[in-house]
Amino acid sequence: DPFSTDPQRHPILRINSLKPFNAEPPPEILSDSYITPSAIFFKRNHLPVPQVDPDSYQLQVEGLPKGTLTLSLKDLKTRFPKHTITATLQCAGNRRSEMNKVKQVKGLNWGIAAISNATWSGARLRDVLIAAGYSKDEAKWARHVQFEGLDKDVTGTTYGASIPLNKAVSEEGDVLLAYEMNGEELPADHGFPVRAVVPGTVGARNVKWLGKIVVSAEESSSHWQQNDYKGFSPGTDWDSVDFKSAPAIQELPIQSAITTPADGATVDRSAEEVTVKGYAWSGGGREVVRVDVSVDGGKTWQVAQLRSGDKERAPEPSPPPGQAWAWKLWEVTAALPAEAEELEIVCKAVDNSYNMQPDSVPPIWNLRGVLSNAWHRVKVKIRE
Ligand code: MTE
Ligand code: MO
Repeated sequence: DPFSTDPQRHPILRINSLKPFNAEPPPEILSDSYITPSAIFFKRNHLPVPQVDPDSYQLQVEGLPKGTLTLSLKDLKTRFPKHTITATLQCAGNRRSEMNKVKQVKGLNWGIAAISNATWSGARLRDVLIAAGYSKDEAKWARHVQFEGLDKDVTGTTYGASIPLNKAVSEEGDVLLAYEMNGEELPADHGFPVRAVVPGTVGARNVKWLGKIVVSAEESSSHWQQNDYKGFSPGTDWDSVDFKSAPAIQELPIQSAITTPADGATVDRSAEEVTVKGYAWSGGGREVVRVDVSVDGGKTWQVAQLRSGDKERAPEPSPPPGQAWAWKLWEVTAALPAEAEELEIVCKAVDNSYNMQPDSVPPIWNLRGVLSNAWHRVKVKIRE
């Protein structure tokens, strides 16, 4: 069993698939902490977790005129400044189950918690590429940076993905070769000893157990770059789909969801009000500027209070424009409408480009169930 050496996991996680291991935390716990504890951070593995010996670990950097640069873990930690960011990772398939309810899609049936927020520390990819000989003039042909994981399937094929070169080398891109998560070495499930953290970019490009980096004219040829993680029209089916016709997902669209109350929960009429909590995030470093919440299915709206930090910690300073990598948690208290027997609670977020979420799933439905970001709706019963 290639999965027999997988690490232990926290029993509270809701398992989507055991081998490979895919799991998300209960939503109400997710919004308890601004920084998601690593043990309950969602886990998305396509393959068995590889056993990597940190002492013999080597990272290859290829494709530049100077030839291959090989770095040990110690080199990464000592030859480059350590940079720390707070960044949210979201799987392209987060909230896929809502698409499944409209019409069946192919993929893990994620709820609303295939998203988490952590602090990440490591060397900047930009610094490592410059050390390997990258310069704008010497790499005019280069367009992409490919990442190869050390996790393999039975045929020896490794996980791989790529990102645009501009994102990789920009000073504001903050792409890390991370060796720490939440102030500790990376846990096995999250890419020990080194992973790419590409803030603002879909989870799939944040390659774990990183073995190789290739600067190239082409995108990664991996299945996950070419034939997966792409968006299509609701009218495209498995007979007509042409994966070459759509770009690989990189930045993700605006997203928000209600973590509490849960769908199907009950509130007492005597409480007179209900407190609604959730998260909101946008891709590409765009900052969430507002979350609107309705308890009557979208007829009337209230503005939620946003926060970037835990109550017991100082809030994180507001990021420079274009570098809002982390989510915001939000909360609002609404009066229970008189006479209603049931509430339909709805949330929708707005980012600083005034991107907003679509109001329903059917117009954004796609056969892989990715990019599921419609207004989130939960129904709650009122007990008299
Ligand atoms: N990297 C490797 N090497 N193997 C993988 O299976 N899964 C990707 C990405 N990086 C994956 C990977 C996907 S699809 C996502 S959403 C994120 O890792 C999940 O990161 P996490 O498990 O740390 O939450
Ligand atoms: Mo993912």
